[in-house]
Amino acid sequence: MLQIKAMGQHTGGEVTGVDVKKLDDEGFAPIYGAWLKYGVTVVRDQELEIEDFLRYSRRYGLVVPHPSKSTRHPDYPELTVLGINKFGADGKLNKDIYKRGANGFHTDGAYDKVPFKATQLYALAVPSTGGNTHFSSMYVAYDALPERLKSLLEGRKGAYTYGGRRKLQALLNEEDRDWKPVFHPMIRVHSETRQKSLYFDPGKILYIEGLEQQQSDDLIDDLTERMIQPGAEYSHQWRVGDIVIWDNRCMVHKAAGDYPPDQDRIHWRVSIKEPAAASSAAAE
Ligand SMILES: O=C(O)CCC(=O)C(=O)O
Ligand SMILES: [Fe+2]
Repeated sequence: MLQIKAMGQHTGGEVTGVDVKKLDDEGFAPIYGAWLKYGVTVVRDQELEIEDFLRYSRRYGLVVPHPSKSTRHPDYPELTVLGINKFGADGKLNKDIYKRGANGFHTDGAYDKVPFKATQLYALAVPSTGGNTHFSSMYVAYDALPERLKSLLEGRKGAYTYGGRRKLQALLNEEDRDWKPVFHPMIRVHSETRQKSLYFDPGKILYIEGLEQQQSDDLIDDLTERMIQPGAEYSHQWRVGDIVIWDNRCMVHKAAGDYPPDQDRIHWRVSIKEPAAASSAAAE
C-alpha cells in the first residue's frame, strides 16, 4: 500500500509501497502532490530498466538532454550516467566526475533560459559509506531574509552562465563552452505552489542586475551565507533502487563528494523541464 512520510523538518518525503512501472494517473497524483509539498522525495525499492525510468520521469514534465555530452548515455541522450569512467586510462581519479555536484549548493540548469523544473536520479550502485546528497529549502531561505534584502532583491534578476564567475566547465566539450548570460528573478514565485523562494546559485551567477560590481559581489557572498538555514536541510543517504527527485524551482542541493573513490556510486539522471515554459521559450 502506498505510504508517504516526512523525512526532514521542512523538506524531504519518503514514498514506499509502490511500483512506479505500474502507476496510472490516479496512482501518481499523491506522489506528485508529496513532491510539491516536500521539495524532494524518494521512492524506495524500485527495479527499473532505462525505458521504465524515462517513462516514469516524463510524468513530471519534458525530459531533455543535459549539455554535458560526454556523460550522456550513448543510446539515450536524455539519460546522464553519474559516477562512471571515474578513473582515466592512467588509473588516476577524474575529480570532475568524482566530485560532480559537490562544489557547493546549487540549482540545476540556472544557465538555461528555461531552467530545469526537476532533476531525478535512480541509484544503481551505492558506496558502503558517505555519498549522500544534501538538500535545502529556498522557501525557508527566502522567509529568513531580512526585509531590507527582500526589498532589494524584489523585481531584480540575476545573470547566470554554466560555469559562473569561476568558469567551471570541465565536463563540457570544448565547442559547448561559450555561454551567453541568461536572466532569472532572484525572488521567484513557484508556478504551482505560488510560494515565494530565493532563486540563487553561487556557482553559476555572474552578477545581480542593476547593482555596482562590488555591491553585487558582496550581496552574492551574503546570500551564499544565508541560503542554507538551520532546519531547512535534508541529507539523503542512498539505497540501491531509490528514485530521488528534487524541485529546482525551490530547492538547492549538493553531492557530499566524500565516499571512498574506489567504490562505485552510480546513478541514472534526467533533467526535466516544464513543458509549457519550454515550448514558449523555443517559440521566442
Ligand atoms: O550526485 C549527486 O548526489 C547529485 C549530483 C548533482 O548535483 C546533480 O545530479 O545535479
Ligand atoms: Fe546538481
